[in-house]
Amino acid sequence: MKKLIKNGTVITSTGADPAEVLIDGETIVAVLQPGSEVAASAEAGADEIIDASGLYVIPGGVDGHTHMELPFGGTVASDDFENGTRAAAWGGTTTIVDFAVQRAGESVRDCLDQWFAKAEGKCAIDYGFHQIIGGVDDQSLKDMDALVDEGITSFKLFMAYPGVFLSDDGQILRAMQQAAGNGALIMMHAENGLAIDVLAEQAVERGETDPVNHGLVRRAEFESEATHRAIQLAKVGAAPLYIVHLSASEALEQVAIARDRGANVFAETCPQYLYLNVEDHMDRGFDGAAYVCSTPLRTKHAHHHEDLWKGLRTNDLSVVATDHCPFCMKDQKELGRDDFRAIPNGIGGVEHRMDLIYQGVVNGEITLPRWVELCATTPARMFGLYPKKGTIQPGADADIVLYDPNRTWTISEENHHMNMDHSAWEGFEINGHVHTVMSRGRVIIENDSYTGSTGHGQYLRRGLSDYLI
Ligand code: DUC
Ligand code: ZN
Ligand code: ZN
Repeated sequence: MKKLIKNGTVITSTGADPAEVLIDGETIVAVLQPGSEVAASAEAGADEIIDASGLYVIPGGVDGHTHMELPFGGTVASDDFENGTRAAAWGGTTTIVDFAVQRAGESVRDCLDQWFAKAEGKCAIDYGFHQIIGGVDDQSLKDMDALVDEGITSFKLFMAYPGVFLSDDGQILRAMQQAAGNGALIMMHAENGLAIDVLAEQAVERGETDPVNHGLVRRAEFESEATHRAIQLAKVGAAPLYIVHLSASEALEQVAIARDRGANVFAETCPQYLYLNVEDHMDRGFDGAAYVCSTPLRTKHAHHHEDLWKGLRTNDLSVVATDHCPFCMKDQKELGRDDFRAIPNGIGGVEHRMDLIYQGVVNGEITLPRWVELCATTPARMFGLYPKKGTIQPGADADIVLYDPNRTWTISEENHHMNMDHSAWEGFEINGHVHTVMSRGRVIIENDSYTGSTGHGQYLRRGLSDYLI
């Protein structure tokens, strides 16, 4: 079955040009110049012509940071792989890399198998896994090597959540040394969890139990200190480092300094850190619980948002992911009604990343190719999926989004597809809209309907990061 997408503007990380895209089965086989002889013969041989007049033709989004069904804080993230990947598709994301979780004392192998079982036969789009190592010991270090051979080529460590996920500096260094040997990428949740817990306990003792205190005690200094420490440890461990969900200007400064010195250090941010803040979103009594996530939203009385957008332009921030980790208010966020420490951490957003970052194009913060690079190409390269994912070129999977830059709409809990009883993005006006989504050549969103199927998504055995040196 051959399909030709014509009359659109193809956007890749390197440019935006009128072009036609020929798909054969699941794969892109040619990108053709409109009006050329080859384009005419491709059209003559095509089984279906897809008219993309007035639309951008972009590679499907790659969200390198999601938590479907994550057990956290006595509950479980409310999107399973079936619903969560369908919501991703609605928003123009055609690949996710989710996190399998291992805690101290558990077998990495068994934990990973649990995540395979959760996802298998459920996903609407293709998916891969990172592995969280919550218990670094001799066995889990050895297991890292075996996982790399199976396509799990990145490992997340935590400097936060003492007693749950936190690794001490010695454990972090050992995991980095292991990664230096097997080519894996170390991903870091960089916040000083021990220091945060002191301030959190003191706040509760003073009776300051509202959600806003989550944002206040998780100080930017704690993120910046941990980011600095992680960078130094990675230098000694000789491993590449990827800082996840960076939110504070001060942490970004640490990344920029390291990169200026030539360190193999990368950082990701998320839409919530580009648009939301403590005062407007968290300081609303218990409703602020919707915005409890870690790293936290930052104060509006500084210039975090401006600095992060700048970082996205300068490449000190090279990826936008969502950290999609949805919890409903009812029965989930409510667990922390009397104590913000018990609110499950997370914001759901897998459906909205492409639209929200496109607003950066509309607002003049980034270019169209940079939008694609941040949301598809670089995450694909970073996590060993390129050029199968993240670009439009012959040989790539036909994961393609037709994006309508002229449609406007408003995000609401009433029109989203994530399993959440609220939206962190309620009322956000969006210029632009996902028109059509293809996953490996199959149309899964068109005419405002989902036409995909449960289990279409395949497991992606990932290679090593393209950014290894
Ligand atoms: N941060 C979150 O907000 N949720 C899950 C884990 C994390 O690190
Ligand atoms: Zn994290
Ligand atoms: Zn996360």
